[in-house]
Amino acid sequence: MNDKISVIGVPMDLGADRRGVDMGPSAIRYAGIAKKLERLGFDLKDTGNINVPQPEMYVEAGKYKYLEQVVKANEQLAEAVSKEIGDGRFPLVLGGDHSIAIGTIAGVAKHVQNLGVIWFDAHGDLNTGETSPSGNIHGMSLAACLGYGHERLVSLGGFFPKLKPENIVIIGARDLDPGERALIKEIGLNVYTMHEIDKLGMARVMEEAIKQVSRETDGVHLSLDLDGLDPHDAPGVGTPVIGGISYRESHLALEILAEADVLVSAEFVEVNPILDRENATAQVAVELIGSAFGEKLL
Ligand code: HAR
Ligand code: MN
Ligand code: MN
Ligand code: MN
Repeated sequence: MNDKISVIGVPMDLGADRRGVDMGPSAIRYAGIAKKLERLGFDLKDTGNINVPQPEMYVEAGKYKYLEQVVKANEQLAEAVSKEIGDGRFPLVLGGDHSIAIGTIAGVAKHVQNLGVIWFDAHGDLNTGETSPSGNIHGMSLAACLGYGHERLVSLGGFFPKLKPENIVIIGARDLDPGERALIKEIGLNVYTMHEIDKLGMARVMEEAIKQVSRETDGVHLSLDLDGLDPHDAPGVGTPVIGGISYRESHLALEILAEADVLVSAEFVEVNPILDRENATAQVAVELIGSAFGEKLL
């Protein structure tokens, strides 16, 4: 694994309904991400935050809320991610709501022809403006990377699609909208819902998932939405869904992923300090980042 990591903060909350995820990058830094990664021996650089405007500055409307502002911030993010990879560094993006995956993946896919993605989430983020129940772009980011949705989102960074369905695995899904289910079936997306995790166990799920995303790819991106975890373990998220992945299962998943040594980039999103309990969710994010970067219990 690349031993040079660049942290990029994205204080984005324009893609979600509830304010507060814009403070996620600060909360994760405060919880000790730098110390964690330096102790593991990484050469760490914090590039600061992308500029994201305040939602109060605008009137939102339509099927794609804050579209213009979300696009602009994601364009900056794509450039920042691309620059760090160009400099030979591993981009570690801190959200922010999950709409930032559009920018992160645009930046990574510029360098990695066939990109695999592990999408950890209670949700599918596979809506378009037509199917979305909310108009929130954080529920549309994976669809946009696959080429579905608003043209500005789909072609962000100047090319599309960024991903092929067979190179993606969703893990932890338990709240999918009707349009998302239809798209999953239509394009044959690999989804391990909580049902498969309960039945097969996380170790087997991860082994299968890693095989799938690295089969015909040149690198794998981890997009981890903290709401994939059970709200007992990660209460500070905007859209909690009960019955999620446990603290231990999530660590096991990332430990197995670290052993596979396939990651080229990662993002940790949807930490909402306003809804959190004494920064517990940001703390979990830092611990999970440790596991993803090879930290072991012994
Ligand atoms: N599916 C719902 C929507 O599109 C909820 C999206 C939930 N938010 C997230 N994404 N945190 O993973 O509005
Ligand atoms: Mn903000
Ligand atoms: Mn998400
Ligand atoms: Mn989610």
